[in-house]
Amino acid sequence: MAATAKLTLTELRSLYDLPLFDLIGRSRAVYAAHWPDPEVQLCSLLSIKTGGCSEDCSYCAQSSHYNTELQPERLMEKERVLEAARVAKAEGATRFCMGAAWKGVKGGDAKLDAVCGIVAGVAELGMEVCVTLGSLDAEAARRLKAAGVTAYNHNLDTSPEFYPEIVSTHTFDDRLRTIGEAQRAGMAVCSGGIIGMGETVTDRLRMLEVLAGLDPLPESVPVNVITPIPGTPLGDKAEPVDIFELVRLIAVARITFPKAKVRLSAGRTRLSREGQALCFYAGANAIFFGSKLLTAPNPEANDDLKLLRDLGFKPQAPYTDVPVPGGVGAAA
Ligand code: SAM
Ligand code: DTB
Ligand code: SF4
Repeated sequence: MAATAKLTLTELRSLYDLPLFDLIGRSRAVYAAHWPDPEVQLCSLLSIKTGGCSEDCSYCAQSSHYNTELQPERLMEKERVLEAARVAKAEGATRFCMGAAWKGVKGGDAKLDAVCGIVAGVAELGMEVCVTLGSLDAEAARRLKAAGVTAYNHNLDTSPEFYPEIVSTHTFDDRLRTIGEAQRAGMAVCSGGIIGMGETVTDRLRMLEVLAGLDPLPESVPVNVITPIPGTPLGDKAEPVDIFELVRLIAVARITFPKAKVRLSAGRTRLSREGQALCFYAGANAIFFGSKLLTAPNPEANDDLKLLRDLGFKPQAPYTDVPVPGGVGAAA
């Protein structure tokens, strides 16, 4: 099947509603055409500045609006971050993603100097560097790119219509503006969302529709399953996500973004090995790797390596030269 960019909501819905194996047949054809090797990218996550965030994202352990068990921590020292990145690389990660619980960063912020120093150090290790720091202005984006960031993670999280139900301290358009700044600065964009927050299937597909309108397309599309955090508004309201709904969304994401890493993200501790296998079969080709996400647990590295081995996948090989973004996820 040819690459299909900018599918409309109606087209996404007709794909989504196909009999499951017909949908997977379509997504596998796209997958095979663009990703001939059975590889999964391993990306390790590190929270370099934890908790105390001014934003009220209703799923998040790190928001200061809610009483979660989390202990806030200041920005980590560069050496400690580099130690973690070296361990991640030795374990097989080719991408290192650092998160900070900030509303955002501006070009003149002192904290940006520190983050740029950390980014440059991780880039020297020969890994893709991803950061997720909240909103960016043009100058912050330019400086992060110059320091060596490969990809900026900024999730749309859900549809524009549902977004105000989960966050009130910034808007969906703010998210789009930051993605624009990251793209104008030449960083690849990692953007996806969360399922299980009470949104409808239409909300999930609307999110993909908006992402499909980005130019260039996202280089990575994370699909997170809600991890309920006690103390947050979604701590006891989050709905269990049906595995076939997750698989369908991954398959539609694969068809919509043929060249992107479709990243099976938060929530894997509650998925069976078989469920994860089906997600890979439908088109997921990247995971977060290592026993912790930002604050929440993730499967143990050894268990993931065994799962990939059992399925005949190889972790993506270490880079000799890390590719510089530029059209990686763009439509052919
Ligand atoms: N502060 C930055 C921001 O908002 O973009 C970066 C950190 S934020 C924790 C990164 C993403 O993690 C969120 O956009 C959301 O998609 C995901 N996430 C956070 N908490 C989650 C949870 N409890 N369950 C599933 N995904 C979650
Ligand atoms: C993304 O989409 N998922 C990752 C990464 N991007 C930064 C974060 C998941 C966070 C899960 C909840 C936690 O660890 O607090
Ligand atoms: Fe802050 Fe990001 Fe968590 Fe929202 S998702 S509360 S912006 S750390």
